[in-house]
This record gives sequence, structure tokens and C-alpha cells, in this order.
Amino acid sequence: MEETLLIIKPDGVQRNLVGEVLRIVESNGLQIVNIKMLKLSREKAEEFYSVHKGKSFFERLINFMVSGPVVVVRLKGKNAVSKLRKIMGRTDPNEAEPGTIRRMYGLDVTRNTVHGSDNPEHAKKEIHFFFGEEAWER
Ligand code: DAT
Ligand code: MG
Repeated sequence: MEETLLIIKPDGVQRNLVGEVLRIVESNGLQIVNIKMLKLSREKAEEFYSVHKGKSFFERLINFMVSGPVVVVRLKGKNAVSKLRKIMGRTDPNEAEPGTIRRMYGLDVTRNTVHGSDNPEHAKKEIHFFFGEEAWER
């Protein structure tokens, strides 16, 4: 069983899409292990997205991620990482396949409704980033 981290971004929370995103995720066989709502500080957001530091969109991304509360979700399931990425669709909602979360609900390449870990190693790090030691109790 693999784990991954989902974030419902500020545009998703703002538009009451929390239940809808979780419904899609759960109906695709991913199980919620832990969940919480929080507002990211600028420092935390910059740390979480540190691989993108220096890129042209970094400032816009951080401004967006601190603009309102997010819901962070620890998920588990078979091939959880790739499964979530598939359900989410491509980064730019305009390029995402029909039926994916980003295609259906994303507003633009910044306000794209959800984050999902991109590989199992990053998933572990991201789960630890938000859930700390409780991430290793199971
Ligand atoms: P993903 O979220 O699909 O893993 P990523 O890790 O490359 O994509 O980038 C993280 C976030 O940064 C992405 O969800 C939205 C933003 N972003 C990425 N590329 C962008 C671009 N070309 N213009 C604006 N924002 C971008
Ligand atoms: Mg990514």
C-alpha cells in the first residue's frame, strides 16, 4: 500500500469543492488516513514549494497558496501517487484530460484546485511536512 499527499488549494476551499474533491478521490479507491485544514504561512509555503524557487511563477504561486485556507489530506491506496496524479490531471487545467479534477474545476495554471505528490519519495516528505511524527505511527 502506497501513500500520497493531496492538498485542496485555496481556490477549491473558497468555492466549496472540498467535499467534491474528496468524493472523487475516495470513489477512485484512495482512502483518507489523516486530514486537516490550515492556513499556510509564507515561510511554510516557500519551504513546501522550494524546488520551484527562482522560477518565473514562484511569487504568484506563493501569493496564491497563502491567500486562504487549504485542506491537506494523507491518502493511501494501491499506486496512490500515480492514481492521484491521474485523477488530478495536468498542471494547466486547459491541458488536463476531460473528467480530471483540474479540467473540471481548475481556473488557470496557478489556481488549479489541487496538489498531489509527484513520486513516492516526495510523498513521504510531504506527509511528514504536514503531519510530522503522526505520519509514522501507522
Ligand atoms: P504540479 O502541481 O502539477 O505538480 P508543478 O510541481 O510543476 O506542477 O508546479 C507546482 C505548482 O506551481 C503548480 O500546481 C502551479 C504552479 N505552476 C507550475 N507551472 C506553472 C506555470 N508555467 N505558470 C504558472 N504557475 C505554474
Ligand atoms: Mg509538483
